[in-house]
Amino acid sequence: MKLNTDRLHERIAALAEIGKTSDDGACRIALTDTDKQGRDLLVNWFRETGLKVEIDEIGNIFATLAGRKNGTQIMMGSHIDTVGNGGHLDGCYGVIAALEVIETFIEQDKVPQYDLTVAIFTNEEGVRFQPDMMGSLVYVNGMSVENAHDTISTDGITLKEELTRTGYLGSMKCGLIRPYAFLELHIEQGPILEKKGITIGAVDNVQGISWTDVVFKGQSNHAGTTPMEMRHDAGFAASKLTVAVREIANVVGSGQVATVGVINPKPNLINVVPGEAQLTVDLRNSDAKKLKIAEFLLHEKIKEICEDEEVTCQTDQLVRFDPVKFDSRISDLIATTANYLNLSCVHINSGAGHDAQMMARICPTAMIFVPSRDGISHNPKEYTDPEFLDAGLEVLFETVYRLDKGYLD
Ligand code: HGY
Ligand code: MN
Ligand code: MN
Repeated sequence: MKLNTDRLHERIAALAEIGKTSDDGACRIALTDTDKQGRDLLVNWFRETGLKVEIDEIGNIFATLAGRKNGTQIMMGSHIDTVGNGGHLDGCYGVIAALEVIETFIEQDKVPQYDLTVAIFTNEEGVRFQPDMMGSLVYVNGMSVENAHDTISTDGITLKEELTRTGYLGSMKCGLIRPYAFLELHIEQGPILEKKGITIGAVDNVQGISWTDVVFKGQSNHAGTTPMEMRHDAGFAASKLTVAVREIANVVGSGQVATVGVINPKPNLINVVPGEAQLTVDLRNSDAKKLKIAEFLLHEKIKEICEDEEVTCQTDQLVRFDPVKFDSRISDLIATTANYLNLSCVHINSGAGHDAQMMARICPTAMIFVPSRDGISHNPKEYTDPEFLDAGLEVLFETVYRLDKGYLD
């Protein structure tokens, strides 16, 4: 099947111009002006392609080509919001490739059996509003629309206010479309495919995610006059926990990962002992039991640090998702399709969270990965060789084509 890969690359480049940072990264944080501009660009493309565009109450965008069996959808999708200084492919590649699949059906005069829908989910990254994958979580009824609307951003504004301000507070009920199947094409964002020299990853599952906000409270004091034994240094407590988080990953082992991504001492002044320190802990594991052990060790460590430093601590669970297993019929279809296209393929797990892990709650779902150069992502250096992007598009098209022939029937 001849796919218009030039248009794929042109559109990725066009979207990359919106929210471009000085070091050629992407900054389209959920429901900021640049996210809105990105959404407007995609909606424009959807409309130019003649698709029916619908927006739901949480701002998820759906664009549909009607099939013969109107009312049953094969859905493809991802997100276009980014972290603060991300790359141009995370999420965007999957959305633009999904549009390319639909456009190919139209241009080749192939009327699909099922409706084909491309989805853009709101706030996948979760860096401004938690939890991440919020739009797809609400879509599958894992969070109420009301709670999501009332969520307050890190800059102090509710999600509903931002949906209204950007014009993406839609009226369509969340979850109205119950897809026949859901596929997400995405860059791996890790080093595995590249290290193995493999082009396609058929993703079998997504690891569990636990995000905790931690605030230590001690006593601000003079950095010069306060004897060490009299200090209740919240900054020191936060630093001890940061080191402990790395040790927890080592102790739990078997793929446990742990990150302290945010540390904010207060008052953050050179000659003041920090009276308060806020930090975030991101723990992940594909083994649900091991993830629980890591969380247990985290809270034990917090208690120990509070006793030693005589500080108090407030924790808030921002995100908690168990590991997710995708439908093996779909991940196997992806693998056989890749082989049919003479592309090397391996079954793989996802280290990153994705909207597909939410969609797996309501319909047969799996993901297709393509390699990330040096395994880098959430970084302006995020890059995937064009021929890998083209290969991923080919596998997405062919997989959808087979699903549309009733592969799951
Ligand atoms: O955090 C994640 O894994 C995803 O990028 N939201
Ligand atoms: Mn993503
Ligand atoms: Mn991401």
